[in-house]
Amino acid sequence: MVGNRGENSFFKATSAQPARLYAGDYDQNGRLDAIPCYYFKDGRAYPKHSLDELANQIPLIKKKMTRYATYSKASIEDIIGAKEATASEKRFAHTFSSSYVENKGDMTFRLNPLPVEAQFSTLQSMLVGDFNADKHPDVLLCGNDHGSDVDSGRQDASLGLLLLGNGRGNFTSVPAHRSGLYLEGDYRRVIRLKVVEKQVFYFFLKNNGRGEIMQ
Ligand SMILES: [Ca+2]
Ligand SMILES: [Ca+2]
Repeated sequence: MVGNRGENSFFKATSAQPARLYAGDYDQNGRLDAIPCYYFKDGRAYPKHSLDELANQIPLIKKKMTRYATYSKASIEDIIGAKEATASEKRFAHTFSSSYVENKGDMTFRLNPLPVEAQFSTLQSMLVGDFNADKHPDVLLCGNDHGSDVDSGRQDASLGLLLLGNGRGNFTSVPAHRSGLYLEGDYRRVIRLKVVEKQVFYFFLKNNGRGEIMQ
């Protein structure tokens, strides 16, 4: 099981159109500047941030991009220069889906995205266990991220989730009214607490707040 950012944000990524991060010291002030880019509907990649936001980080950009209309059509190469773009440190994200990784047994792996309910927000922690006692492993998830910048907004759509496994790599979401999970907030960790024999509690830890204990 691998946690990811989820699919509920404007950052989109596929193998053919990966989200990219360009990094370099574009204004030569000794500090690295990062420019995240992703593909828009027209099939081209553009920086995620507005001209004002980018110029806040790299004031030099304002000299090159004097009009918003020009910036709205500008690629990363147009903005920082083709040479600088080539010389930049680059990182690519091909998927933001939290997924189940299947070991095919011949040194190959298949990435299977988890159900849509698991993609509502950033996944922070997972706990595998057989929660419905059918001998197939299930998984308890929690997440969110309230630390994003104002423009991106909080990742806060997860209420926690129980996924029931069928033992063959398929997982089904249990609705909140059945699982009892209603974890509103910036959750970071789920742990199992065994108090006495056969009495198990699940402790959900929250960033900057009171956690939640469930049985
Ligand atoms: Ca810099
Ligand atoms: Ca089970």
